[in-house]
Amino acid sequence: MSAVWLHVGQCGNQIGEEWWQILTRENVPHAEADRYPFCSPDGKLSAICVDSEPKVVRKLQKQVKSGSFRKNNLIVGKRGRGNNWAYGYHGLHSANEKNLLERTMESLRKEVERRDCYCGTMLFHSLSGGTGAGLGSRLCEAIRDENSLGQILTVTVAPHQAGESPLQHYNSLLCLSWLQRHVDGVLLFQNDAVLRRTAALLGKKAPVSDMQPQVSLSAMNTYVASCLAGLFYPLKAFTTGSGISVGMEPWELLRSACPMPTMRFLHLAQACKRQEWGLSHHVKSDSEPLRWGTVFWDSLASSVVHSLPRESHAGQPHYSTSVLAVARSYQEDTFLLSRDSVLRKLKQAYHEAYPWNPFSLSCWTDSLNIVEPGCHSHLLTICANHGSSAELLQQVVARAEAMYETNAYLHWYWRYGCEEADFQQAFETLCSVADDYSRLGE
Ligand SMILES: Nc1nc2c(ncn2[C@@H]2O[C@H](COP(=O)(O)OP(=O)(O)O)[C@@H](O)[C@H]2O)c(=O)[nH]1
Ligand SMILES: [Mg+2]
Repeated sequence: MSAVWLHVGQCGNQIGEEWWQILTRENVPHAEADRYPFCSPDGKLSAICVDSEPKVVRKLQKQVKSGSFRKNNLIVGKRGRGNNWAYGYHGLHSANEKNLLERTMESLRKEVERRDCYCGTMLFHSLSGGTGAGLGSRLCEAIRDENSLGQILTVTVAPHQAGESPLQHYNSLLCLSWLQRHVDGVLLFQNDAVLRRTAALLGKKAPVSDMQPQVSLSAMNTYVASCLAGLFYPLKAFTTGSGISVGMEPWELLRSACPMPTMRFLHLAQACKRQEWGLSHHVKSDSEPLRWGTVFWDSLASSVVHSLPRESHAGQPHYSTSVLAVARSYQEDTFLLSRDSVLRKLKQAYHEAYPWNPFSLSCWTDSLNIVEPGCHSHLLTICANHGSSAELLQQVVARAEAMYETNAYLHWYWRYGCEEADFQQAFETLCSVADDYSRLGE
């Protein structure tokens, strides 16, 4: 049931680095058996790292020396893609650079052959650059064509709204529409929201009220990677009788969180608390740790819910089709005690669109918190198919449309092989998805 992990472009590789650091932590109980879904039989990670420029992937080479990445799976080109989706998608027309797509597909084919049971691909990338967005889109299409049975789930980073590059709205538009057409689920992280959440968890405040707090990219990536580990680190519930994980988590997630084929955008949020009291004098009876455990889960649920965008800028409430809560703690049983009250809180905040559906709220639990192993900690990760994604799609369409109408920067896209039809289809696709989400709850 295992996956091939594909990192494309700067953002995809940088987030990948944090993710693999968590996954390959040493001295974690039962980590050996849990590694199966992430490695091929020779012990190397089932990861492929691709970028059009060498800088970021070169850094990973250090880890190749220590034996984690396969050398042939680090694939680099000679020059970047100029933050242009069209350049990333169509590539250079020289023999050398066209290779990037073919080399990646070849590595992927080999990686699939190495696995005894391939279930799908996880792609990490950003929406607004050239390589992760453009080449990432092209790869999704090629993977789907070649292996129509395997699923594709993406970890997709949306840019800061304040604007990093004038082409970001076109790139996001084209990439989002490719994802909608070729993949099964999109774990969407919006950099502004990730920054705010990371700052809140680190206790940082903005220097002036309308400014963003200062948070490093690496702290933001750690948050993204821990959300992913909260979801995908193997759970006992999905392991075989022999105790080996088969890596069902991403595919089970798709089953429970993407029930409608037209709505596949997922929102993630996480909170973690360490139990500071340990076995100190505060503990007066055997039942006290259990009682405290339930208090923790309630406060973690409140923290997650607090960071959730409840309504659109226009004041319309966001609805969700499905919500998955993953609770990890050495005191796994305390979650069962607080389950009802946590779920009630989530139901209310995430605004279930189909309250009649008994499967719209699922829960997974496990006793290992890989994000803080060794500490007495509780980790709650919530993944929801939630209307806030529709708002991002609407913003992207509005901004791209305003530029498109004035022909701004379009020659950069025609130059690398894009056509008007690509834009028209992208506008239509995103508007239709946004409509579907905004009709939830009607
Ligand atoms: N969260 C996060 N965002 C990143 C990172 N690196 C780049 N980005 C975002 O990704 C976008 C630029 O894409 P990038 O991945 O650098 O381009 P590419 O190399 O052409 O795919 C911008 O929106 C950046 O804010 C990162 O390490 N973490
Ligand atoms: Mg780049």
